[in-house]
Amino acid sequence: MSQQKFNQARFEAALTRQWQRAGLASTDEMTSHQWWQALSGALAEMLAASAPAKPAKQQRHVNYISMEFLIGRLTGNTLLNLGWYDEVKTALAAHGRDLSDLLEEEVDPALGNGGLGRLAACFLDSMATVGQAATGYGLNYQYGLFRQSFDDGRQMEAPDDWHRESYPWFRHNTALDVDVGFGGKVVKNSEGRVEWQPGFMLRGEAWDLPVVGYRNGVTQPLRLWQASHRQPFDLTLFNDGKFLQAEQQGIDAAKLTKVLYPNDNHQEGKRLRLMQQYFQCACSVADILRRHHRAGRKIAELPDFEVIQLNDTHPTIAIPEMLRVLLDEHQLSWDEAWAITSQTFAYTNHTLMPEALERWDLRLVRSLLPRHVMIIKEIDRRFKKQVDKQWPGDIAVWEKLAIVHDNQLRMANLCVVSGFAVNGVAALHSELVVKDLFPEYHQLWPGKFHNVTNGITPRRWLKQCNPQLAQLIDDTLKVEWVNNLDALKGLEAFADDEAFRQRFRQIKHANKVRLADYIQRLTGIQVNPEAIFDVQIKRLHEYKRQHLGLLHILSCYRQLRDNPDMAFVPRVFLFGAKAAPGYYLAKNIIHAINKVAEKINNDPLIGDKMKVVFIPDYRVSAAELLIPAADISEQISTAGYEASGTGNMKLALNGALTVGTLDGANVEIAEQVGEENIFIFGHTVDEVKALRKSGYAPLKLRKKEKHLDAILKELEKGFFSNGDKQAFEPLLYSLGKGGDHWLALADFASYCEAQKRAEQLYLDQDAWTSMAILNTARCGMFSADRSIRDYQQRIWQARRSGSSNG
Ligand code: 26W
Repeated sequence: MSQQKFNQARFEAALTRQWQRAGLASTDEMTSHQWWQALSGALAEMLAASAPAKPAKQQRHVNYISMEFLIGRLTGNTLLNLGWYDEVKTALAAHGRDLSDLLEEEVDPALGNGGLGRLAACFLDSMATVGQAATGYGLNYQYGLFRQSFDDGRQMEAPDDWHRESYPWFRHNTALDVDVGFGGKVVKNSEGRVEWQPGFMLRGEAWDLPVVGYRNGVTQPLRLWQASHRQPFDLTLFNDGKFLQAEQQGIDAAKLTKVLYPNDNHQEGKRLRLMQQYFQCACSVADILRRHHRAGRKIAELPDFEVIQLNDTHPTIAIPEMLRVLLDEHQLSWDEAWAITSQTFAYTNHTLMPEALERWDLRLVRSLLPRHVMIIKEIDRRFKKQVDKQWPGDIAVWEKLAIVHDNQLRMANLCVVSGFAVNGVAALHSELVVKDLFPEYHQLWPGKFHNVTNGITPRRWLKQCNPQLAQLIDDTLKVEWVNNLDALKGLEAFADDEAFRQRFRQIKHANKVRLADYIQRLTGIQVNPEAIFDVQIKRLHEYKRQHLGLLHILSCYRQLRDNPDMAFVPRVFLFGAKAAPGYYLAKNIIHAINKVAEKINNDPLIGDKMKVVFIPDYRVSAAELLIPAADISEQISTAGYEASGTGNMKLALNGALTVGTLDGANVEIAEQVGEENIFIFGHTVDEVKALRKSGYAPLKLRKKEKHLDAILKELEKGFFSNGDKQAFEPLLYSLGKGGDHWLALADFASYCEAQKRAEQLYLDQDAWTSMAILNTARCGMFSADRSIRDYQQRIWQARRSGSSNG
């Protein structure tokens, strides 16, 4: 397909309809925000009117189900993908409006927590771009991820009302409403068939956002389900005189999709969350089957035309839901229903953290979904036969592999047993999925397990967020690289080209100035763009080790105080991170970083040599400013725990040099850019395991290393907290008596050494810039377009080669 042409007359007409509909007399009355509304509404209207793309023949339609889609602002990105940016800019200029100002009016739709949700958004962009027919299925939360502010350095949370009710990109497709049942009982009907009689029903409304491919005329939906009442109230109850019950059908529907759960890598087991999961799955399965039937296809052909990719285990309940519909509504036999289901679902694992692996209390599940529990038990019963055959009499293995054990429903096990493919998200992670998480399953079905290394969309994460660098690449390569990121290899030849290096450096500098302005406006802190911009941006989690970054800052600060004339390259340490509201230790780390920042930033002895800034309310639009301005990318998780990381890819692509452990996709970044162009440090996965086995003792280590002891003492003594010795107790306990589970102290020396190497290199600006250029040039493989092609080849189009279960 080719690019859709911009039609000026249609645009102006659509724009006029927008402000007229808003009840305004002319464009003169419009505020900037109303202008953004009108612009987006007009574009949405134009897109909705265009003909849908014809999918490639013999291609399975991908249904990407995810509880989270962290899409970020849509208007600028859509314009860029349409290729209409310049025309619209000109058209708006004629109205006396500046497009980039208007784009700043958009509130980020923050319908996700972090990596998992952002990946889903990048994948939608890439599927549309490479021409993979796809629908994204998610939830339309009224409140996205909470807004973060700091009060005396402590994280405060406020609801994120992103005004979904007036978001101009939504199209509510009323023809797609779905009814969803909850609770009730399972009975045998008059024909002797099993039937679920739900206790109450909700309605699912389809709210669509357009996903536009890069200049190829493709638009496909991200369908976000929103809960509402099926009818104003239950008429039967009402007529029976039970007025109150009639209005309370089990739950106030508006509650169901009110808010995104703010947990990342930690399960809570709340009833409402399970209801969200089932609601999303029931709506999506119904929609997929409806599409299949409308196309005039037989039910047994479902796996030939549809694949359902589960983004982690959160939408697992779609599996028994599919079986239920096939068994109870289509009246298929178990074998028929199972054959269809087990050839349709594929599962992506995004974490090995035990506390993130979802388990649900079986009684809770039964109280909401009695029929689904019966079906799950039947899957388990049949699977047990297979396990008994492979490991006769081995109870321990069965206890490990069972889907239901100890009254707990294990979602990952259900996915592995019922799906045709399982994949991890980076080479190292996929290896650990097989070796540490699912070794027995792998023994049963070796062909089921795959790796698909994550990727990022170069549209948003280079062309849109770093327009000057994109222009330089255009001017230099003179080829379209935005949908062919391997073309960046052509930049290697310019790594030592003085003129190119200079332009590359100037662009980084300009991006740093832009960020410095933002920081000044937001926090009042003045940072020097000549300093190294050292960036750690990601969710706050112990395994990601923001506190290791903090220890390095404390170390630099102490050395500078002891020896103010020592050689030191000025550095701005930048953090962006939200902590889950109930994650006490993570919040303490934020507090500690903020208090240390306060002290250092106001120390006249330090001046411009060091600044520490915790950017409040880190989100996609903030990332778009931070990433192009970074010199150093901090990717310092304990090896074996960051499944992939995707910020690492965005930063390297934008010419930041990585200081990182051999974890997640860092391993592949090192392979691509070359070991000499990255700063690797710390214990490897095997060394982490060995160290723990040999009895790691952080307190002993601390005693041995005087400098480390000294900086921890300063935290303990209240030096950064106005004498309050308890302020950082949780953090200090975890690093000491708590056993330093994440080995921050064990990696500290090697981390500081890597930082020293980076600092030394920065003094040689030519050498630094060459390395940065090589990072950009060699990050082609981290395009999400490549990830999607890998999914196509290894999973979506290769269904029958993999599994043999059933
Ligand atoms: C049920 C609570 C919960 C919530 C979110 C458990 C697990 C999650 C996510 C799976 C956590 C997550 O976002 N994982 C991240 O996924 C990214 C995309 O694959 C990876 O790049 C990150 O390394 C991984 O931490």
